[in-house]
Amino acid sequence: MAPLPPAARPPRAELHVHLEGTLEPDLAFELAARNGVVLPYPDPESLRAAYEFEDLQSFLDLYTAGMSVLRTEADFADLTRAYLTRVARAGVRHAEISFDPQAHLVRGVPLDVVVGGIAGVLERSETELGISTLLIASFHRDRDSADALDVLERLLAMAAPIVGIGLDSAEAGYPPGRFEAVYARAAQAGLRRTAHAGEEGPAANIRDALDVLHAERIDHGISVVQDPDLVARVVAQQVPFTVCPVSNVRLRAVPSLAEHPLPAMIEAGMLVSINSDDPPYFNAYLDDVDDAVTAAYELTRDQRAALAAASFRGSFLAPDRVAGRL
Ligand code: ES4
Ligand code: ZN
Repeated sequence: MAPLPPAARPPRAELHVHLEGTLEPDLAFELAARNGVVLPYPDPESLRAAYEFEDLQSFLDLYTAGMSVLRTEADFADLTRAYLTRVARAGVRHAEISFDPQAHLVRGVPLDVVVGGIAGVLERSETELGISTLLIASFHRDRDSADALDVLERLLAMAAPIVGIGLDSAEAGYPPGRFEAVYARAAQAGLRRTAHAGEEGPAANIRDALDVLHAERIDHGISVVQDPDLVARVVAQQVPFTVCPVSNVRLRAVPSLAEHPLPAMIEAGMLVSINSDDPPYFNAYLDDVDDAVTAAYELTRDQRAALAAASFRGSFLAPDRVAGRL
């Protein structure tokens, strides 16, 4: 099936994208030059050529190394603007963008630099690009929960404009239960709660994210299909799952789109949205992902429209704002 032209793309939301994972090799080199950072590649093409991954960890190593060029408010602002400008063409009208505060704090980049740079662009995105935005602070699963709690308190103290929190990074060996206190504090502070779970890990991690963290939304969650009782429950509760099929193939969580559980999740009646995760790393922004999924599963126009509607329904927008977008 031919890719849809931009005008024919239904308006939709992107709910699962890591801001640091939107760093294009060209911008990485521009920022490196600006900040006097030396990248271990001679040029953007060589860096892009390195984007071949064996698993989640091999990606995280490169993703973390790439962040070394992000130092000033202007860097974070340029990164945010570049992503939003690109996805405006993909039909994205609402974006919920995650960032990794701990990844910058450990490099000595202060929280106000990170948050200030991102928020300055987000607050103008609706008027300037026609994209409403919400910001999610994501904590690292493979770090101490005490560190996450400390960073959360600092975000709250500075009244950072975040809608909620997430949990990301390595999954194997890091079950979500350890973050119970962080999620309880976020709930108490009125923040929304999502969590990566069941990306490389078992369905039990999804269950724990729901039962222990009381997560309202699950990022990835593809291992849910291993547990029919859990599928029935998330269908009944219409828990939103933000699935990133191209990411899963590129990180070899599944062998191919043809073998991806996405069609089974949709068929079961789950509230599923399709997302990009880290677009340049996986060579696919949201329009590319939509086109790949449409071709792989021969989706009809009606099925595409239903998925676009589900992307708004799974968002952290207030219900009255969702109704106006469907
Ligand atoms: C991520 Cl694909 C993926 N999984 C877990 N954590 C992440 N952070 C950025 N991309
Ligand atoms: Zn992710």
